[in-house]
Amino acid sequence: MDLPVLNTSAEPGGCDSNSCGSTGDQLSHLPEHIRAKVHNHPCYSEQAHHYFARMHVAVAPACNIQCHYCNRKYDCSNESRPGVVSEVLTSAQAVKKVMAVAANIPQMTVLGIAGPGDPLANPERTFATFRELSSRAPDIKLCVSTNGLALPESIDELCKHNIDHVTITINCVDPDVGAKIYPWIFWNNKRIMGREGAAILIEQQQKGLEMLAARGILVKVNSVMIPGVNDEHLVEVSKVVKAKGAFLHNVMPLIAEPEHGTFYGLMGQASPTHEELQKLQDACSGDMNMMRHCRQCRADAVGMLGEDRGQEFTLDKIEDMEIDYPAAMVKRAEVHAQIARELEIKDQAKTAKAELVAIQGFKASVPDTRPVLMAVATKGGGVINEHFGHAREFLVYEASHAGVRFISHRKTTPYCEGGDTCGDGESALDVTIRELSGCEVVLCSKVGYEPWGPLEAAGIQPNGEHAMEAIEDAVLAVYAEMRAAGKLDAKPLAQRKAA
Ligand code: CLF
Ligand code: SF4
Repeated sequence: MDLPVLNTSAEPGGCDSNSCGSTGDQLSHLPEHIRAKVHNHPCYSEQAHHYFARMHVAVAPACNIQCHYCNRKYDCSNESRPGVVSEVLTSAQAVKKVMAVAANIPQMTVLGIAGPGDPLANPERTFATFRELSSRAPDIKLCVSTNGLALPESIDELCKHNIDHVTITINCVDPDVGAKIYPWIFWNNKRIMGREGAAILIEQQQKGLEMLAARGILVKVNSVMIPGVNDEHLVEVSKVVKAKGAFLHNVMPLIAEPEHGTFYGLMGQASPTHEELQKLQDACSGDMNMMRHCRQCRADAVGMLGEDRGQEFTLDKIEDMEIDYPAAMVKRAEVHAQIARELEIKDQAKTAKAELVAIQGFKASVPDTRPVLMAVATKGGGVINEHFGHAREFLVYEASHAGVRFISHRKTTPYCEGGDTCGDGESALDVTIRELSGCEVVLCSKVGYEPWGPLEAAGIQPNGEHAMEAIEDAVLAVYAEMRAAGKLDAKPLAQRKAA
């Protein structure tokens, strides 16, 4: 028997607490002008991130503040975190790169400027890039991510270039908390330290948010969760930014390793666990639409959110590329129309299923069984289409008597590429099993014989029976099987072992 798929509504003024919190699967309840802005933006719509790609151009090297979690000097091409890039571009080079990527990755719908410093602390390069692209590639959405210090003075210029998505990183609304995150800001040609600097930054962020909302620009707020510093405070931040008109809140885990050379990395500041992050996101979601699919991209990332194809588009490589943009525009339009048809068919199927569920009064008859986390290997398209051993990340869904919701992603080293051991002696399979903690099932297009036993021993049931099926349908089907087999009466194996 099928279980219902949740209505992942994201009405302004209230988020279904069971939804993924992003604009999710069904955008139909949103006003047409908002739907047009988010339906193909992979960050603003959870559904869109299965189908559409984004790219960043690193044209903004300078920053006007210092965060304790940032060191822009460190680069590793395998490293995915904000502030990290391999090469800084001029605006002319950036435009060339965007045209090359748009011609080669027709799913790329959004160009973001997100660093490696602060885009609005580098206004000439940032706005020259936006100006050129808005005339040469009008089908690409323009997006910017800022710490907010220079936001109020930049809003007229942002509006001139049709930028209708702005992200502000807001980690606090209390200067005492801010003083623990920001050692200084650079303001009116002076370095202002500690609490005083944090207070100015907060004021500018809040003012910028209100000004953007008043102009009808969609604002996403990113917050870095720093345990013991702002974790409890972020619930209050979520309430405040929602009241001021933010569309979406993205609470991201702190990344702090000693080798990054950041203040937090060197002082041993802890990052949150998967469970702590989910708990905070759930606590915030009562007041706010939450984004849970962020990949904490590099400032030069290219491709779908879970991948980075930046190395295919380095300056020397794009120099040799022949780019016929008019032909590429035709190809892009065809690919986007194909995706739109596919999504329409999926939406119709979901609506039909929801109607059937309503007619049968099914929901009321479902017993109140415990929720189950399931990991899914996918290459995109909203289906289970990745081999266990090739997966670089797993998406985690929660199935319960109320339906299914997207929870998070977990990064890992592909088991088939990992060799015998990596890092400190852990095998790639050990790392994957550790990353999948809390999950009871892993759904993939195929699972080899070798990892089967260790996965089962860790309480994670491998499952290759739903290859090429829609993710939510497969998760719900497995949940129904588990219920029928009486597996939801017992606690998960990991919990039984711990007891
Ligand atoms: Fe880039 Fe940011 Fe625009 Fe997206 S990323 S500027 S809104 S196009 Fe997206 Fe990357 Fe998370 Fe940013 S997954 S880090 S939220
Ligand atoms: Fe680094 Fe961004 Fe903070 Fe500037 S605002 S210090 S670039 S993380």
